[in-house]
Amino acid sequence: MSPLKPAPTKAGAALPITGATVVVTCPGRNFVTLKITTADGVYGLGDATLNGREMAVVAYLQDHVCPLLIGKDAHRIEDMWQFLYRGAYWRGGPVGMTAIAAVDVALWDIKAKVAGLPLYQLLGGACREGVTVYGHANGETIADTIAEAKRYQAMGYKAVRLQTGVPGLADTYGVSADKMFYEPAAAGLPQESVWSTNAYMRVVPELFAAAREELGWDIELLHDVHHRLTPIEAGRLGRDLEPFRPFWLEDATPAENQAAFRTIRHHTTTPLAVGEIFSSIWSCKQLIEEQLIDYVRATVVHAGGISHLRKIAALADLYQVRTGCHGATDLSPVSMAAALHFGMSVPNFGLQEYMRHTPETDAVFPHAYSFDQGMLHPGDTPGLGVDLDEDLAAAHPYRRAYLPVNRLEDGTMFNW
Ligand code: GCO
Ligand code: MG
Repeated sequence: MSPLKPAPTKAGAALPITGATVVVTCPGRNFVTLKITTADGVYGLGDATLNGREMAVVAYLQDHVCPLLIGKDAHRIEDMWQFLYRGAYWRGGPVGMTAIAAVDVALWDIKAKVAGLPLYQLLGGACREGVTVYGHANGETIADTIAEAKRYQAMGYKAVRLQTGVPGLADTYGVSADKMFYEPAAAGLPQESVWSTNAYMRVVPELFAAAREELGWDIELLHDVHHRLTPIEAGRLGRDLEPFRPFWLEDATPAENQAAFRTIRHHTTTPLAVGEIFSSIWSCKQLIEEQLIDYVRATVVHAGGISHLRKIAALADLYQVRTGCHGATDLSPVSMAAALHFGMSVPNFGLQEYMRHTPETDAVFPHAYSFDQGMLHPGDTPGLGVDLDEDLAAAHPYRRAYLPVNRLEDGTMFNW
């Protein structure tokens, strides 16, 4: 362990970066971690995992970013962000922004360790007792899905995402054999799925009707469309779900065209969430300013780190849009911890996704955060409160894996 609080030399003195290394590990799925070390021996961690395209970020960091870090002052987080963003000339994009995020989070980790404080204290302190999370209930049938949701209720969850198999389709997004530790990327070439909007549009309202019958009204219910509908179809699904009061409908339509959400908004009062694949504030500026969404799902690791995500949250707060950060298992425990410190400290926190990591992953990334009664708390360890066991990480080497792809019944390539 590095010393948490070195004797300060002089207030405002520089803390030179002496090392920056990238660790790739696959304790069941691939994770990329940046470790930045300083002259005082304090180190920080940043997640750099881009599911299915991991090695592109590894190369971006190793070939283009790490050499720039050595000798720089670890305390100058915003200046470093601007240097990496503006200094690349090529702005934005998932690979570059994930790499910048890793540097940003590692530097925040270092600053908080040096201060001897859990990171949320440096971000303005706690705005709440903990970060309310939602879990993933899924099953092949409606009955299976509701049985899973009951398990989550029994564990104390206050919010659950419901995904069910679509009759007639061989497999459906969000439905997995391994309930607690779902990971869609698989080794080998991408698995191909077949999609029918017609069949899907019928089963989801049935699922929600049955869920309200059996689970009652005290639990928040969510659903992820995973980019599968057109705006007018999404408007219809949102309207069909209104009687069951979903907490949100996620990724109802692809969001490259932000204005497309006007159509959905026009037809339904079901709250809308979007943004797990957004790389920056520019992906959601119009969505927020026109109040076309209710929850922005941009996350620390893919949207430029804590520094940039705080700017997105600040813009969203002006328009009563709340946060709903992505928290699937392809975000490592380093990202989960960063999301929790962020979620503790922003005024407009909404809800945090929480898919549990496997025991193998938790062993590689020992962490201070913990779950209790539907909330996660980041813990009070200085910094992010996450470590990396490098020996254990080395015992789980990288394995190439791809997310599935999706085609319509006539073979047309579609959105997964
Ligand atoms: C979610 C997401 C995930 C993604 C996965 C892709 O809402 O959690 O949609 O299930 O599919 O993160 O890497
Ligand atoms: Mg999603």
